[in-house]
Amino acid sequence: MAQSDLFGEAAPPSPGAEVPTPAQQAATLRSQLHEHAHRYYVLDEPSIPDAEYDRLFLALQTLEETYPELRTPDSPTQRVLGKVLDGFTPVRHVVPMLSIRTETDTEATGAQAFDARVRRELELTEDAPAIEYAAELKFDGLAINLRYEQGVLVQAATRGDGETGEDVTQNIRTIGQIPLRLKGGDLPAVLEVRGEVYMRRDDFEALNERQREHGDKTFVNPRNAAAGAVRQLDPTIAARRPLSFFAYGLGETQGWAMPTTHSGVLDALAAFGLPVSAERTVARGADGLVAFHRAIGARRDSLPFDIDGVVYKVNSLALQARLGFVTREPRWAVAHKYPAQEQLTQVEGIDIQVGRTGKLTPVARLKPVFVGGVTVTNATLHNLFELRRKRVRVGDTVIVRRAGDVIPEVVGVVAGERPAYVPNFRMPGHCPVCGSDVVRERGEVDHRCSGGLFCAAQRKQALLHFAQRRAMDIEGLGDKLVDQLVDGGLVRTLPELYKLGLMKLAALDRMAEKSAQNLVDALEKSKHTTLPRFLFGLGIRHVGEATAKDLARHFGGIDRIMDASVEQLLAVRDVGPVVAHSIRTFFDQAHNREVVEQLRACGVTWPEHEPAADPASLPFTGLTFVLTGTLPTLSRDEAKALIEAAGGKVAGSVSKKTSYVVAGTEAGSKLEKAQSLNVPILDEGGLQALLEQASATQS
Ligand code: D41
Repeated sequence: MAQSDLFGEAAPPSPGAEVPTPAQQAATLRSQLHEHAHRYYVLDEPSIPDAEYDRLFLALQTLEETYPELRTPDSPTQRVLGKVLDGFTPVRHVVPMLSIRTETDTEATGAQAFDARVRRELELTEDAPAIEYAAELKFDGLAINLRYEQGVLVQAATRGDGETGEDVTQNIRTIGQIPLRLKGGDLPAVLEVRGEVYMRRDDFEALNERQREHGDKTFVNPRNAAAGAVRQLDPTIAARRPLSFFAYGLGETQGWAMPTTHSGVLDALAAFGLPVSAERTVARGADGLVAFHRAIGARRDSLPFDIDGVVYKVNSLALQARLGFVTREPRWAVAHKYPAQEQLTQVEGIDIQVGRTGKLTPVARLKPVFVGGVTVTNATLHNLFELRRKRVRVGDTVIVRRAGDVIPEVVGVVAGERPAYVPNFRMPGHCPVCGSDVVRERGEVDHRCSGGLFCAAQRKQALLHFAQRRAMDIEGLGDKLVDQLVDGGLVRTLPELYKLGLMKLAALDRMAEKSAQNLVDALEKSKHTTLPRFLFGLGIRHVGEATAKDLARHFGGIDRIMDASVEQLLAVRDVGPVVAHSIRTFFDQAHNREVVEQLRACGVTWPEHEPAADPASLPFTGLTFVLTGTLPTLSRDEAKALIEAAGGKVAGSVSKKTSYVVAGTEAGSKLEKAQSLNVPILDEGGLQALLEQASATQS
C-alpha cells in the first residue's frame, strides 16, 4: 500500500495540525531507538533507563500496528517479530498479488481524475461513450489468496510482498464463511480467489469487551485483530477469533470459462458459494462513480464492518488487459478513500464520566481532531486498568479511533517524549458529580459511584435510558432536556416524567409551546408499551433487550418477575447467576418496586402474556446434545435452536453424560469419542424424528 493513502489525503484542516504525522513520529522513534541501542550494545554506555527504552519501543510498535505501512525492514521492532513468525512456510504466488493505486483526493474529483486517466490511456475521444466500471467496497482487513483445485480448498496464503506470502491454510480453514469445497457441478481445475479477511465491528467490540473483562490486552482495531488471528501460529487461537471474508478478485485459473467482466467474475464467485459483498454496482462514467462514492460514504457508519474507501475497476476484462499495469499497480483500478478513522492528537486532560449504573469512565479530553468524518474532542479510556496499560497521561500524543457509531476511543500512545512532571492519573475517591464514595467490587475492573439515584449523573442517564427508542421511545427527550429537568429539580424519579404537564415544560429555557406540547404527546404515546421494553427501560444491571424479552416470555407478567426467586430466575434461558442476582437485588429495593407501581398508576400499560410452558415439561428437558460435522440442511445454530426450544442443552464436548451426538459430514474426534463411550449417534433425520416423537408423546 502506498504511504500516501494515510498521510497525503486531503483531510479538512484540523486544529491538531502541529502534531507530527505518524510517519514523522515513527522516524523519530526509530532513530532514537537505534541510537540508544547502539550506545547500549556497542558502546556499552546506556543512555536511558531500560524502562524508558521499553516505552519508546512500545510506542513504535503501537504506531506500526496501527499503520502497518510504516513498518520498515530495519525497524527495531522487526528483530522480535521475525522470530515470532518463524514457522510459516513461504508461498510463491503464481500470479503476483498487485497493489492498488490510491486516489488521495477524498472529494468527488478523485473519481473524475481516475475516469479521465483511463480515457486518456485508452485514447478515447471526448464524444466516446462513458466507460463501464465495477464499483465495490474497500474492506479494511488482510489480503489473502485462496487456491481451489477441482473445487477443493488446498491452500491459503497471505499477500506478503505480493510475490511471496505465508501459508496460513490451517487458520483460514477455521473461517466458517470460506467454503472448503466450491458449490456447483462444472468446477475449474484451478481457481485462485483473492479477497480480504476482516472482522465485523460487533465481533471486534465483543472480542475487546471479553479481553477487557479478563484484564487482557485489547486490540487496536478490527484490521489488527483480524491480521493477528490469520497470522497466529496456533490455529485453535485463530478459531476463537470471529473472522469474516469477502472475495474481490482472481489469481491463477485453469480450465474455466472465465466471464468477460469483473462484475461477472464476482457473480460467478458468489455462485461458487464464496462470500461476495452485495454493496457493489456497475457504474457508467465518472458520474456513476461519484454517485457510488457519495452513497456509500453516507452509509459508511451503518455498515457492519470498517471500510477505508471504495474501489473502482474498469469492468471489461478485455479493456483491463489493454490498460495493463505500471510497476505493481494496475492502470484499470483505483481505491478512492474516505477520511481516516484513526488520527493522532494530544491529550489535554483526563475527565471522569459517571454512567447510568454509576460506572466511572475516564475520558480523554483531546485537542480537537477530524476522525472518521467528524471532529472528536474526547474519547473513552474505558477504565483505570486500560488507561494504565496504555500508559496514557496528560500531554501525550495518542491515536484516536472513531468507526461507525461506536464511541471514539484512545487506542494507544505514540509520543516519544512527555513532560517529566506529569503525575499518573488516579481515580477519585469520591464521585465528581454527587460526592458519594467511589467503590470497586472484588473481581471487577470498574470503579462505581455508590450514590445510586441520589447522583444527578446516574439519574440523567437513567432517564435517557428509559426514554430511548429501544425502551419507552419518548421522542424528543434528549440529553439537553434531561439536563434541564434534572438540574432544575423537576424530575427526580422516572414516574415524575409523566407528571410534568404542559405548564412546567413550557416554562423551561428555550422551550417553545409547540415543543412542549410535542413532548407531552410523546409521553402520552409512550405509555402504551410492551413488557420487554418496559423491563429494559428500568435499567436493571445486566438486563439488556434480549434478557428483557426472555424474562417477559418466561414469566408473562411484571409481578411474577418482581417476586421470582433467584432459582426461578435461573430457569430462564440465558440467565446466569450474575443476572439472576442483579434482578433479585433490584426488586428487593422497596423504592424500585415503588417506581414500577407509580409508573403503572400514571397509566403505563402493556398487553399481558401467558407465561411460556414450564421448562420441566418440555420434551428434551434434561437431555444434553453434542453437535459435530456439517448437517445436510440445518446450520449449527438452527439445530441448536431446535434442541433448546424443546428444552434440551447443547454442549461442546462428548462425555458419559451426553445423551445424543448429532453427527453430519466431516465429523471428527467427537464422533469417535461418542462411539467409544457408547453414546447414541443421530444424523439430522434422526434428530428430526426424535423431536417429532418427543412432542407427540407430550401432547
Ligand atoms: O476490498 C479491498 N481491500 C480490495 C483490495 C478490493 N476491493 N479490490 C482490490 N483489488 C485489487 C486489484 C485491483 C489489484 C486486483 C484490492 C486489492 N487489489 C489489494 N488489496 C491489497 C493489496 C491489493
